[in-house]
Amino acid sequence: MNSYEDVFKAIELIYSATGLQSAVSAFADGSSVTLPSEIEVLYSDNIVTGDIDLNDIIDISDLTELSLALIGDKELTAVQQKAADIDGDGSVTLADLARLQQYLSKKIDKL
Ligand SMILES: [Ca+2]
Ligand SMILES: [Ca+2]
Repeated sequence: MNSYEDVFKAIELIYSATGLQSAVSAFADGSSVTLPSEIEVLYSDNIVTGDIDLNDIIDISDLTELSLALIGDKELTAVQQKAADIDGDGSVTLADLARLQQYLSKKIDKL
């Protein structure tokens, strides 16, 4: 982790780039910074659509994760929600699950 000042500089940059008003908290020793989930998504360059458990492979376990999230047994992080929105309509629904299922059963060849 960079110095306290560096962290704040980075946060300022992110703020000016995004205009987000969400709260950002940084601990005085600079060891821990909590960024709003929107920023987490913006700055995650490795989101793979359909890879909901974020292990770089799209398989049946992602389908399980998505199912659990849809029935409310599991909370998805902002990054996971982005990965789970397979049809890209901005929300995670049964349509995304259906699409992932079709992909895994090879009825469609890409997500
Ligand atoms: Ca996965
Ligand atoms: Ca969707």
